[in-house]
Amino acid sequence: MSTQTELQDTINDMVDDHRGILAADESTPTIQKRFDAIGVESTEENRRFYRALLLDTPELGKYISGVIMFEETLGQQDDTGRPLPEVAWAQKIVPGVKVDKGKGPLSGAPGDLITYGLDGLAERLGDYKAQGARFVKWREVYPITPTNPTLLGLRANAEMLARYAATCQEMGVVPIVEPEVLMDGDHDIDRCAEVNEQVLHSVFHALRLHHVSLEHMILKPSMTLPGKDCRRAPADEVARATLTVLKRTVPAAVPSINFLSGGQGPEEATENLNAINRLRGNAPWQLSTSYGRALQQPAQAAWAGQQENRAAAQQALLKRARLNSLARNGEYDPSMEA
Ligand code: 5MM
Repeated sequence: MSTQTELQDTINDMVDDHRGILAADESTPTIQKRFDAIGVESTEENRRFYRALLLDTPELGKYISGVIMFEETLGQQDDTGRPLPEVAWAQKIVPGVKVDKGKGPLSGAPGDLITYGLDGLAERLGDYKAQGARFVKWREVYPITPTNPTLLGLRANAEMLARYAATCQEMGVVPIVEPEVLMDGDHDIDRCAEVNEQVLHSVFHALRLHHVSLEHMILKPSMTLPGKDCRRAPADEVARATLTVLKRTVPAAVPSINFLSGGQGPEEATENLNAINRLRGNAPWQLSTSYGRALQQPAQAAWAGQQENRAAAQQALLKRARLNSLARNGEYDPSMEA
């Protein structure tokens, strides 16, 4: 099969008008934080049990088209010995994996960050493909301060995303490009819009320079929101600001935009997605989820590390996935939470 066909088949299997992506790719320190919050020890077995529970949720494939796993999960099995990528694909959920190696300070740009992991990426991709991954994800993180991101920060992060995406496409693996603009801080929604616009502009400039095929990638951006320490914005304001930024920066060739939740509550993230889809007009892309916390938080709370809560946790995940699927078409209403 040609690389082009491989990429197109994966896009066809992941992008439609009603499903979203589940981000379950928390690195070891992050899953530890999530488990700490529910009083569960982060052992390999507990992580395997929890992630198998998510992927084995009956009917999940009706609402979820792809799952981003952590490297460890890709090699794990369910209780019957089935590899977890196979468990996902049994429901037509395409398995994928996070390939970046975390972030640290960017030299020469105080306050900005840069992500590691390009060295040896092509070789790693070969291994991940052999384990069943058909798409991958890389995240660059942009804190907002009065002086960040700097011009150097914008350029260096965009360059990383573009080099990563080009390498993946050469290997027949669809890249999710994730430039995360953080919600931390007291900036208002206008400042977030300004930064998001600069970020996305620089990312698409770099993607073009590196000959990345826009038709064969998925964008995972932040919504345009006020900082956590600023007053909350109503959903229609978030929707307007988010769509304005996206229309100014994202070419129509990109098939799908799948938002991260970034610290929004589960209901807030669904309401904002719903408002975005109500206001979308003739926007050329699918507008969907790639939520981690906003899809998983209720499931983690329901599970609390107890085997007997497995079904309740699956119901909690399915509920969020179903409500977000309704929000894909602007058909969600908060009264459905009851
Ligand atoms: C921004 O984080 C991504 C989406 O999750 P939220 O919807 O919770 O914001 C998520 O895919 C993230 O990239 C992974 O959880 C990996 O993060 P860490 O910090 O563990 O590398």
